[in-house]
Amino acid sequence: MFVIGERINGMFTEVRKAVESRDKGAIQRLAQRQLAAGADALDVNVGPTRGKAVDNMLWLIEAVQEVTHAPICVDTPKFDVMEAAVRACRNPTIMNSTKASPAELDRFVPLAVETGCRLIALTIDETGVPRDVDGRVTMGATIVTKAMEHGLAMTDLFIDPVILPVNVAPKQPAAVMGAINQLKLISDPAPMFVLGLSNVSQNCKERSLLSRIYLAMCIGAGLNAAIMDALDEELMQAAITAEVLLEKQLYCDDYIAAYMSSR
Ligand code: THG
Repeated sequence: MFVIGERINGMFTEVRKAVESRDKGAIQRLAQRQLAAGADALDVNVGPTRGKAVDNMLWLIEAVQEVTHAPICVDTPKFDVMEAAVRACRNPTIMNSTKASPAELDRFVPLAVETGCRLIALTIDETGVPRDVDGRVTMGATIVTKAMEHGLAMTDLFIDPVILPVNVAPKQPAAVMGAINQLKLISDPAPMFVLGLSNVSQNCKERSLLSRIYLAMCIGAGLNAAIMDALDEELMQAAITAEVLLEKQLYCDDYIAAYMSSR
């Protein structure tokens, strides 16, 4: 499981304040805590911060790069912010994200190829998030076709079938798993699959429990990566355990300790 730590996001008050007051130490501590907890990469999103999005994003990236060589997942829908950010990144970079509209893919995919970045593509287009499995599979096929057309390797492409909160969209968790299953079957080689896991439990009461169980279910369906709360220890343990049970990690009695000490 490729764990992308979600916490450097202006959606969190502490991060928004740190960005607005240029408190580099607060961001760097968040980066280091997530990496120590087992994150493989760090999502970076300016969220609803005051000031220019490009300036805030470049400042955040620089703060993170000063303390780690870990991959940075640049989280913005805006092409101009994305382009400035990927050109400023020295760490390995994941572009997060493009939508599945052909016109968007025709800008984001060539940028990923030119700069050697990995790319997350959402199954969202001008009509919004698909309601069912079929809509996601159709958009997934568009994404794969465009990636091949522009020469992006499937190992560098992550499809995000977009999970919504279960309390307002109860059919979606199963539809997302169905889409991962089908898209894995119809593409050879298959791209990778990623989710913004915490969306599933937003504004729900049993947040941690919902996210944890859903992550294990999605790993069973073939999920390769998640933007998730690496600081939630039980969530990390669920991910490692699911991988042991799918023989993606070797079993030993102390598999959690072994996994964490290999980081
Ligand atoms: N797919 C991709 N990228 C994404 C998402 C996705 N990036 C953003 C988001 N979705 C994933 N990251 C988060 C980060 C935080 C929360 C949810 C998803 C979250 N935040 C608290 C909340 O809203 O309740 C903030 C609480 C606070 O203010 O402290 O839940 O789907 N590719």
